[in-house]
Amino acid sequence: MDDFDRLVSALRSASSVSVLTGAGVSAESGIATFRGAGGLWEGHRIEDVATPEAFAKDPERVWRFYEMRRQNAREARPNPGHTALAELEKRFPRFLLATQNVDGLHRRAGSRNLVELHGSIERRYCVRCRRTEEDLDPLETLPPACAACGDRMRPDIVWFGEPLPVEAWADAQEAARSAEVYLVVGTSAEVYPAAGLALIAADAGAAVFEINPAETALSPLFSGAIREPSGVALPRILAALEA
Ligand code: BJW
Ligand code: ZN
Repeated sequence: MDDFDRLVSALRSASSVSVLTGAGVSAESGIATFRGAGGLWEGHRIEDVATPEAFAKDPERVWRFYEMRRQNAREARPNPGHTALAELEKRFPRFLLATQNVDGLHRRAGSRNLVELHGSIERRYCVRCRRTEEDLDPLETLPPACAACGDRMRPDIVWFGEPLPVEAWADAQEAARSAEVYLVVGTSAEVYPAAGLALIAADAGAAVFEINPAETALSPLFSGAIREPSGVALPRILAALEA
């Protein structure tokens, strides 16, 4: 049996499944990944732009980065990988998709048992009064000002050095602990604590499979790998389950 058949067989007998996704699942929707080729912004590493310190120093520059990302998200459409994950959740009594992505494409594809670990590019909040706004419309001034108190708003995104949303993180950990099959899809597994979910699942005895054309630092710890783009592999898995 190859890894694909072992994964399908593990899924056939599972009632509890969880998935961790990263930027790779949205690559086939035309959204750039963070690391590797093209993963730079104006010559800077994401680790230098996506921090509270960078925002404090030059909020307009950070917002220019997010305006570009908001435009990408506005124009992007879910791909067959997103759609297959939304279908997959219907097949298991317990299923949680924990995404590191902020582009909203899993929700737009129909995923409902979903937690967003790193926030959402569709939302922003006021740094003073926490008032929230939600849209992808082009912004007139950068940084946008709060309609209530006039202070500046920031993207509702988890930057380096910031804690993950408490409830989303708790749900993702619980799902990793109790999953029989855990899928790690389209992530370099370099950013923690999210990458640690795969380790929690492996420690708890789950069959952990990676779906990624490339190897990652955590690949040696997993039960197996499908080395294909997620937009190909996930529909193939779904079709095998339905056969
Ligand atoms: C395909 C494909 C296809 C291509 N199909 N696959 C040293 C050691 C350990 C940890 C740390 C450390 N120093 C600092 C830390 C902590 C830090 C961290 O992990 N840093 C590491 C980089 C070293 N983490 C944090 O700071 C986190 N917070 C935290 O720890 O808080 C502690 C705390 C507690 C209590 C109080 C206060 C604090 C927060 C991390 C937030 C990360 N946020 C970002 C936001 C970016 C901004 C934005 O989106 O606008 O989230 S960073 C960025 O990386 C983004 C992503 O979600 C995240 C993960 O990236 P991802 O998704 O894996 O993408 P890539 O590009 O890396 O990989 C893509 C993969 O897809 C590749 O493998 C391709 O092969 C594959 N692929 N095409 C399938 N078609
Ligand atoms: Zn305000």
